[in-house]
Amino acid sequence: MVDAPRVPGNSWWQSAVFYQIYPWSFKDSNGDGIGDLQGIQSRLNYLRDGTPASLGVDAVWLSPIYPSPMKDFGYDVSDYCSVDPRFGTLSDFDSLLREAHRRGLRVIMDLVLNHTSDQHPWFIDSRSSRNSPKADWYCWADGRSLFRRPSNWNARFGGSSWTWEPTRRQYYLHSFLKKQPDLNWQHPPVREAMWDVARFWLDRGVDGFRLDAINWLGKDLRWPDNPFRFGWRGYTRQEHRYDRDQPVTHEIMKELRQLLSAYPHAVLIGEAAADTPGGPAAFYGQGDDELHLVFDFRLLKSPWRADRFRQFLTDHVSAIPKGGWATIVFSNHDQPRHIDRYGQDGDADARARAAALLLFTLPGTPFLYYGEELGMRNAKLRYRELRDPYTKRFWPFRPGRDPARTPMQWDASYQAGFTTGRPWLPIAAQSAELNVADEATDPRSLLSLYKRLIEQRRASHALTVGGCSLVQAEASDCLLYERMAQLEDGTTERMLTMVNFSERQVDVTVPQSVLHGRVLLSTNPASVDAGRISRCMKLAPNEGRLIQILN
Ligand code: TEU
Ligand code: CA
Repeated sequence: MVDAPRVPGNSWWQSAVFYQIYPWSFKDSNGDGIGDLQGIQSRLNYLRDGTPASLGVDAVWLSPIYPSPMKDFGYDVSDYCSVDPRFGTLSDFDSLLREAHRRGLRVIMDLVLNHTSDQHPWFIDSRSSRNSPKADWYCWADGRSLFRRPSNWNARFGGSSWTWEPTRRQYYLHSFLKKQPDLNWQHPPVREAMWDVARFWLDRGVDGFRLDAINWLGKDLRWPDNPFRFGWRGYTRQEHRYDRDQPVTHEIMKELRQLLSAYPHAVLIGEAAADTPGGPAAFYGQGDDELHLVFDFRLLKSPWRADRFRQFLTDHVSAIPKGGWATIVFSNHDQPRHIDRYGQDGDADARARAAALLLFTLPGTPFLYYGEELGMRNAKLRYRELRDPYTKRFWPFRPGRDPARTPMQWDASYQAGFTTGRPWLPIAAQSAELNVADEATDPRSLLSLYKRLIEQRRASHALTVGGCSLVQAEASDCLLYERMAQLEDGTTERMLTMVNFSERQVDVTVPQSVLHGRVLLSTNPASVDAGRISRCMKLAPNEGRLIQILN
């Protein structure tokens, strides 16, 4: 296994660059219009082949590939120990894993813990009777009275969280779709069964898990009503005091972390939209007893503003206990692509380039969402083209998730080289310009910038595992921070990032302490890269620069 260079004492996942693959959309190998495992395997060299021609990422996160009725596109699992036939077979998976490892590419799975599909045998058993073997595996409750639900809880994807099951004559809880019944994590056999699932994949050789929606696991089983709060729809119009973010969830995370003592290489990454005072940072526990990495939605939803990024550094990163490590994520399969979130006017490209500099130089492990390295945009879809129930339900008032899930754009050919058939979601309009084949040969493309930044990062202890401090500059629209690491020979490596978040040119007065250095790169293709830095630097609108500080 070839890992990114690292300072002794650090783990591979601290210096690694992760790449999220949405299996439906990466590469179709058999013309049915749906991405699959053989398709992914055929494009591994794009991700990493050991030469600067490839992107050079270190790990892949696969969104769910398990058998599923696909009501939530894989986040409704009906069998945790197999592969959905749309994506291939277990032996395709083994082959993908082997080929990835051969390239020094690690693979993590998406573990959906909070709920299963309503077609999972556990739920089929549980719903059949109050005395069935798995009767207590899900969250069942009586109504408060005839026709009154057990509580006022609302589901994340709309409507009540409770659905009546006539066979059992009780309600079951579902925090997302009603086809996604919530497991009862306060029932020990559920934990045992899920830990067996984790061992199943770890024994096969996977390198860890992205844990879905973890802050939902524990709930108050007395089902008290959630208090009212102002919001735009049912879900946001209540404070989720009792249906999520319960302290018991941390015990569950601790159990999972202990399981990893038999698999010390593996990493746990939590998706926590936590509302608690500690926020997502609480899921690091004491720093060594819960999760290694936790996603933070504040950055994932943040607009293009220097103060928001500054706040991320001061509040979030500093809240992480020693032993934990931040994640840097701008896009994923649930959010509009960040290039559009940052603003859709003419300077979107410049912002995407500056964002790339932030992604690879902020302190934490970067996660790329497939296609962002090409500058893929949210696709403009018509209602009849939508597939995701959440996107449909709030259409057109919310952007939804389908626009960010369209197929990867491999080349300028018909269907962007993704499939020979009809893709499950349409190809986004810009595929003729924004695609791998064309961008790979253009040194000024976003893809080329991503490659350069990943290479730069790989060569630097400061940028991977180094500490970080904000550098004061008078221009409030600009963010300046320094990364530094002590090298084995006793010297200190120092890197300065500066980004202008505004639409105008800004003069940045560089403090004395960072005055000696050289510009390694600018995100502005028109800027002159090389040279020493001066006391007053002019940053073009949305320009970012990476500077090596010489002691
Ligand atoms: O998402 C959990 C989550 O917090 C969602 O509410 C998210 O904010 C939502 O998708 C709206 O953008 C995870 C998965 O990432 C998502 O794809 C699944 O649909 C969900 O869990 C249920 O498994
Ligand atoms: Ca296919």
